[in-house]
Parts: sequence; C-alpha cells; structure tokens
Amino acid sequence: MAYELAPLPYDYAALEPFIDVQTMTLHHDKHHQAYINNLNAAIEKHPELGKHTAEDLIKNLSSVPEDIRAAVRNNGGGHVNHTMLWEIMKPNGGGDPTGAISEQIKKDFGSFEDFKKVFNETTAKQFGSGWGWLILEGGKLKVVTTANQDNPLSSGHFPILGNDVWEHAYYLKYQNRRPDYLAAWWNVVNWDEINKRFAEATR
Ligand code: MN3
Repeated sequence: MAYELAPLPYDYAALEPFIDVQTMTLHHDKHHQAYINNLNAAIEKHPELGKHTAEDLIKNLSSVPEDIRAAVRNNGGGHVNHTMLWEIMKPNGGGDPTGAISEQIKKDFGSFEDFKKVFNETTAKQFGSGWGWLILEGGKLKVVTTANQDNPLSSGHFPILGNDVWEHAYYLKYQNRRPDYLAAWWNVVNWDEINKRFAEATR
C-alpha cells in the first residue's frame, strides 16, 4: 500500500475532557483510515503516482489523471488534513501562543484573543463539512475555510494550523454546538508544532 496510517502520537483519551476518547478513536481509526484506503484504491489505477507524498499530490492536482483527480482531492486531502490535525494537538497543550507565531498573531490580529475570535467565528460559519485554516498570504496571517477535505496546499498556501468542522469531529460530545467545540479546541493545541509549521510557511 502506498499510504499508511501513522499511530496517533498520544493516547486516544489524552485530549479529554476537550475531545472525548470515543471521538478520537473513531476519527483516527475509522475516518482517517478510510481516507487512506480510498486514496490507495485510487492510486492502484495509476501506481506510478504512489511514489509521491500525499502532500505533493494535492499540491499538484492538475497533474493527477482526471479519472482519479476527485478521489485524490478528497481522500489525499483527508489524509494530509488529519495527519496535520493529530500533530498540532497534544495533551496538556493550549495556553498562549509561543515563539514566532505569537509575535505574528499580535502583529496581524492585535492579540491572541482577537485572533481566536476571528478563527472561531469564521470557521463556525463554514456551511456543511470543511475546515478552518490559518495561512500566510503576502506576508500576513489570514483565516480561511475550505469545503470537504480541500487543503490550502492546492491553492499554493502551506497551512500553519487547521481545525476540522466535519460533524464527526465533534458531534458525539458537542452535538450541534460547533462553536463550543471550536472554543474548547484551543486547550489542546500544540504551539511547538504550529511554530514549526509557521517556519515552513515562511520559507
Ligand atoms: Mn475529520
């Protein structure tokens, strides 16, 4: 198989009480695995593509053969997005941002509280399934959303952080209260990893 699911980098219960163990188990073992299975099934039709990383595939969707392009966009995106999500969370995370991203947030949004408000309000409004993202555009941080499993990489932006607002990400614990999930999520973010991604975005 060209693509494989990495183990969750912490225990399934490690993000309690903000993200419950059942959601983490289903989200990683079933949802993320399904994106990988579907991506592998699509790649079987064009095995030469399997030498590329999933990131490279979604960065260059126009080079993916048309018969599997939608499958790669959705399932390659699903794989890349969830791999990032597990990495930018950690037990005992959260708190104020650190390092270079902290300075950039202050510069572009005024304060961490103002940034969170923009991110949470923008992402809460994403209609249906999708993601909220922080990207760098023209040297400035910007909050954007995408539908489905689309990733900013496909439009040339390396995502610094992103959060999943598909109902499977929060419904078991938060039901229809997407804003409550978005507010709670900041308690588990991993600023060290987000700083690494910010450095990558600025390269
Ligand atoms: Mn998801």
